[in-house]
Amino acid sequence: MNKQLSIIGVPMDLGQMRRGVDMGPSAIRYAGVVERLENLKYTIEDLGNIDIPLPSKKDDNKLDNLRNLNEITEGSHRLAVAVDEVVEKGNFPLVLGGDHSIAMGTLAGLSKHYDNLGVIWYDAHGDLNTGDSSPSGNIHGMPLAVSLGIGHEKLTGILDYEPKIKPENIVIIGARSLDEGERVLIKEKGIKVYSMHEVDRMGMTQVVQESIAYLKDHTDGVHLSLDLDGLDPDEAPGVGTPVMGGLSYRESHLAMEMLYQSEMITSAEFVEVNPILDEKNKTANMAVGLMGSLFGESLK
Ligand code: 5AB
Ligand code: MN
Ligand code: MN
Ligand code: MN
Repeated sequence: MNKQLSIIGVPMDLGQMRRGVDMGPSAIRYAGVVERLENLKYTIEDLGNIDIPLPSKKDDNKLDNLRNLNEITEGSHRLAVAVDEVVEKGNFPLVLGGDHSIAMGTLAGLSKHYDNLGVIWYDAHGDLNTGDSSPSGNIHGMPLAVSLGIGHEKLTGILDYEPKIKPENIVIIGARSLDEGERVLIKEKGIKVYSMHEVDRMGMTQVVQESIAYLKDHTDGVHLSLDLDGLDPDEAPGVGTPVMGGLSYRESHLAMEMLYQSEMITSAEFVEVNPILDEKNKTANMAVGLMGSLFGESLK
């Protein structure tokens, strides 16, 4: 694992409608992320937070069923530039959300540096909607589609290249709430999905082993995009779109430990932590604990 980490906070809440997720980066810092990783002998540079535009007042803006399109495009662009700089100087980018729309910016900044960036999407949802298929108009349900080059050109064109990633380089883990349009896209593009059904049947060990084997051959870096709602809401209640029947604490730590051992993760983001909806910062603490495992804590 790269021992030089750069933390980037992204106080973004424009991709969905519950207030408070913009405070996710503060809650995660408060939960002790820097100290936790410094204890594992990483050198941490905290770059602070990206400036996110305020929602424009005219912008009850659901033009094309894309709420806050312009502000999210601007914020994503700023994040992409910051992530690009971190990779450029050889550090590991660790991005703290904010709602999951930020993944568009993270992947835009990352993928310039890879021919075949792999992505592990740890989430209850597929985040594969477009303005046309979305039931909500919330852009946090779209970043994986956008990164595949599917969606509004303002979003797919962040940093002026597309697509950012290829369908065969994606693994989704923990899915249990997919919209109709997302199911169609998954079939059409042949995206690898380990839904809760597969996790239950195969166990997390085999799911992660297969994911690693699948990505190992043909990727030159792997980004972990971890939406805290991938976990069960009993264990991670501070999320805006909870779905029952999620991944457990133990399964999630096991997954992080195995990813650490695989030595293939080159960047990560932890998103959707909403301290307003949380119980005593439980979800931010969960995020920091999972980072501990991802960076080798239990195996040192
Ligand atoms: B999250 C839903 N599919 O598009 C939609 O939390 C939920 O980043 C999206 O995974 C959830 O609005 C987005 C119904
Ligand atoms: Mn998500
Ligand atoms: Mn989700
Ligand atoms: Mn969510």
